[in-house]
Amino acid sequence: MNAPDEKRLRTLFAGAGQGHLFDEWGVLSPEERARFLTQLASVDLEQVAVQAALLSRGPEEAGSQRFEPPETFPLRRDPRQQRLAQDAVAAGTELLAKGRVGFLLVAGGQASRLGYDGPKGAFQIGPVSQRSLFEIQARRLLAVRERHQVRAPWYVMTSPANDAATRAFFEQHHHFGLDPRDVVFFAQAMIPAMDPAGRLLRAGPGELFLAPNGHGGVLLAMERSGALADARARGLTQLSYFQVDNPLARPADPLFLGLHALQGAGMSSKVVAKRDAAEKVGVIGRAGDKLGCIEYSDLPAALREERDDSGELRFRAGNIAVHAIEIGFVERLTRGGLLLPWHLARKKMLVWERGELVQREGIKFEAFVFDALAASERSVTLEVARSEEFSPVKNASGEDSPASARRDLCRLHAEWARGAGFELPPPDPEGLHPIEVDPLLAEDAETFRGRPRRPLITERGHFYVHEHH
Ligand code: UD2
Repeated sequence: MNAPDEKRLRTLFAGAGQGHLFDEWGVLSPEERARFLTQLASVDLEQVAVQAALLSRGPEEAGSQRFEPPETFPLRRDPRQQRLAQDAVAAGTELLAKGRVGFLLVAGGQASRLGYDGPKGAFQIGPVSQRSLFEIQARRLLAVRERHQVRAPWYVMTSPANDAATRAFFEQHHHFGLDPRDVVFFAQAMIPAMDPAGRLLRAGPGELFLAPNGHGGVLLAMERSGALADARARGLTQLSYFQVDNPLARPADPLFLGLHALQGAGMSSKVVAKRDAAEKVGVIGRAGDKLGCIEYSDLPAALREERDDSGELRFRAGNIAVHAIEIGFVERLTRGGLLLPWHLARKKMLVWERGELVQREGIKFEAFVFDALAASERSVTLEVARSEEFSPVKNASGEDSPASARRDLCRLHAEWARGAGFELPPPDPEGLHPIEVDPLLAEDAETFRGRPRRPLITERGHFYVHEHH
C-alpha cells in the first residue's frame, strides 16, 4: 500500500474545517507522522460532515412522532396463540437441527459502568461454577452442537480495544470446547469523536480520539469482515443476536426462532415487561408503520410514566436486546453502506489540546442495531419472562450487577430443581440455594425435567450436570 499523501490529506482536512489536526505536526517523529496519516486516510469525511450537522439539532426526542406500543406475542396465550407456539417450536427446532442458525454476539462494549478491566465476557458470573459470561454462552452453543450434530457457528463482535484480549481469552480456554473454526471473531469500526463545534478531537498530538461505533456497527462489520459471506457459505438463513452482558439470554430458543421464521420476518425482538418506569431499558414501539426502539434516555417522561386501563405501564415492552435476524435482511441493509441513524453521547473526555491532555466535553457517535427494525417489513415481538431470560450485568453493585445476576441464576435453577423433585442444598445467609444448572444439560424447566441428570456436589453447593459427562 502506498503511504498516504500528506499534502492531499492536509488539503482535504483543511477543506472540511479540520485543519487543526495538523497544528502539532512539527513535533511528530517520522513514524508518528506516518501512523497519523494512515489514521487520517481512513476517516470518512462525508460521514464526519453528516455527524457534525447533527450537533446543532436539539436533544433526540421521540415525542414529536406518535409512538404506540407494539403488538406482542404475549406470555399469556389464547388457544390460537398456543397452537401457533407449538408450530413455532417445531419450526425453530427444525432450523436448529438443519444447521440454519448462526449465533451473533456483540461484545465490543467497554464495560465502563461495571468497572472491569478486560472484555466483559471474561467476567466470572457462574454462582457455583465461577464460569465466565463467555463460557456460559459457549455451553449453550455446545448444547446445540451435541443435540443436533451441527456446527452452530458463533460470530463474536469485538472492538479494536478488546479484540486481542477477547481472542486470547478464548484461546486460553480452548474455545470452551467449541471448534475454533466455528468461532468467527470480527472487530467493529472505531470512529472519531468531536467537540461541540464539530472539530475532531485528538488523544495525542498525532492521534485521533476514536470510539466504537455502537452495536449498530455489527451489520456493516459483518459484511466488511467477510463474516456475512461466511454465514451464507455455511448455508445459514438466520442469526440469533444477543449481548454479552446477559447470562440468562437463550440464543437457541426454538420458539423465538420459529415464530420469526413462520412470520417471514426480517428482524424480530424479545421483550420483558419493564420492572418500573425508571428501568434503564429501551422500549419497543411503533411510530407510524415502522417498528423501533426508543432508548431509555430518549423516552419523554410523559410516555415513560403513562399507564393503560389495566394500570400497567403503556410502554412496557422492555428491549432485552435479543433479536432474530435474517441473513438476507442483513445483506439487503448493508448493500451500498448502511444508513442507521446516529445517536449522540455527550461525555467528558480526556483529549489532547495545545500540547497537553485536558478534560473537554466531547461527542461520541453510535449506531444502534434496533434501528434496523424500521427496515423490517414484518417483525415478531415476543414477550418472555424476565426471571427466565433477562438479568444483565451492567453495574458494579445494586440492580443489574454481578450480585443480582447470580441471585437470579440461583433462583431460576432452584425452581427447576425443586420442580423436578430434587432436594435443594441449604440456603445461604441471604436465603439463596447455591445451585447452577449447566446450560449443556438444560435451558428451561421442561428440558431439565426430561433429561437424565446428576447433582455434582462442590464445596459451595450443588452443580447439576448431564449423566454422560
Ligand atoms: C442496552 C440497550 C437498552 C436495553 C439494554 C438491555 C442500547 C443503546 N441500549 O443498554 O435499550 O435493551 O441493553 O440490556 O443498546 N456493544 C458493542 N459495541 C458498542 C457498544 C455496545 O458491541 O459500540 C455491546 C456491548 O458489548 C453489550 C451491548 O452492546 O453487549 C450493550 O451495550 P451497552 O451496555 O452500552 O447498552 P446498555 O446497557 O446501555
